[in-house]
Amino acid sequence: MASRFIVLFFALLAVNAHPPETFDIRNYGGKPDANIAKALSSAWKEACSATTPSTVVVPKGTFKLDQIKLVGPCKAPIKLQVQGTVKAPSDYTNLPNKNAEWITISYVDHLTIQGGGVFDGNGKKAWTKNDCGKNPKCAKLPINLSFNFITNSIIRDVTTKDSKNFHVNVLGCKNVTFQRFTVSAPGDSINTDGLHIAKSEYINVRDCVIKTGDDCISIGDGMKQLHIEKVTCGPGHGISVGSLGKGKTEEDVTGIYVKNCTFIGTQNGIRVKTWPSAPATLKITDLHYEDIIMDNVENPIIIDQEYCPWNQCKLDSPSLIQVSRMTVKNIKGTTKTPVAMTFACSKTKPCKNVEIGDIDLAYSGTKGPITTKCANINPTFVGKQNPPICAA
Ligand SMILES: *[C@@H]1O[C@H](CO)[C@@H](O)[C@H](O)[C@H]1NC(C)=O
Ligand SMILES: *[C@@H]1O[C@H](CO)[C@@H](O)[C@H](O)[C@H]1NC(C)=O
Ligand SMILES: CC(=O)N[C@H]1CO[C@H](CO)[C@@H](O)[C@@H]1O
Repeated sequence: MASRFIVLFFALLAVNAHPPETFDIRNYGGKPDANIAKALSSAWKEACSATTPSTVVVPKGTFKLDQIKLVGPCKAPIKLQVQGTVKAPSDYTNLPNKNAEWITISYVDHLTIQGGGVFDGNGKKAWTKNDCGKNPKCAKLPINLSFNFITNSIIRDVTTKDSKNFHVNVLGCKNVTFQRFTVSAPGDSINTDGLHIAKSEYINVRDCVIKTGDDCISIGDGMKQLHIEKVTCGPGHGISVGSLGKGKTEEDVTGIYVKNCTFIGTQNGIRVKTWPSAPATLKITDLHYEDIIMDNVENPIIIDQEYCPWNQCKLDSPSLIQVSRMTVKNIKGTTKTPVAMTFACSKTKPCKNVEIGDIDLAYSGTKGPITTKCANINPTFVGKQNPPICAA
């Protein structure tokens, strides 16, 4: 009898000793191989309303998640500790809300996502249906992770893989760091941009590995102060500003720093793309690319102000977007195409204040000599340029 009371006593003690700031989805009905949407939502709601820092835990194991919105503001800093794998349904047509993303996190200050876990978008089936590059009326596919209006936050040591669409969409965020964040999808997956970042300020992407089928990082309008450092891209389409120009109200892009990055076998390295015959008149200023290794990259450096894939536009009227204050320094490695660099600037808004220094690129193929293409640009050169750039 007494021993039973002792057991009960210790059981109660164990419950009380449980740190109150941890909200494990298992305590909210979360079970492996079952949909954890309800459990995660309940755990998040309680954690978010706690007045002291809290941690929501998704433990080791594989969990299913059909769709979720985690919304703030929360009363104190909040952590999402993802240790296991959270897997999306393969059939996206059954998502509860067809117009929402897979996981949307909005209006949270002081959020940390960590834990070594995986967000598995399970996109293999969806990619076969994705023709959004060519078809403006394409079926909308959910984005893996959508961060909207998140501030002062860190997302680190987690992986997102095989998204059905963009892996990560960052919108309206301020002071957010992605660190040791991995994106992993096959090179032939469609429209699976690693990170798409727009209308945000002070975003850092550091020590990340991004392997995907579309842009490694794509930068949309309204981006201010983006620092990309020690990021390895490939396969994929490289780090791209744009495409920009189609929306009349697009906002300026300023302060893009890409430093100490490596591109492996990507379709582009660093790229700026703006549409011709398009209404937007925004400015792209302060683009700085430094200490970059190109390993068999198709277009290592490309400013394309005549971006017009699949003949979706007319080339007769130039882009109205001004590119200025750009530096490209210490770029080494190999180009897979003979055109190592393309500066196709706008006729009406030639590129201004461009400084190029210490380029050393070799052509790894056999289709003729290595060249560069220049239009509407008059750069300043520093150090050695190999190949010679914009040679008359
Ligand atoms: C940015 O966010 C980090 C992480 O929450 C925080 O430590 C830092 O103080 C923030 N910086 C500013 C300028 O608010
Ligand atoms: C990046 O910096 C580290 C050390 O700071 C260096 O070892 C590495 O080679 C650099 N990578 C590139 C691509 O410059
Ligand atoms: C909810 C949300 O953020 N949706 C956005 C997802 O990303 C696409 C492409 O950037 C946007 O068009 C959506 O608005």
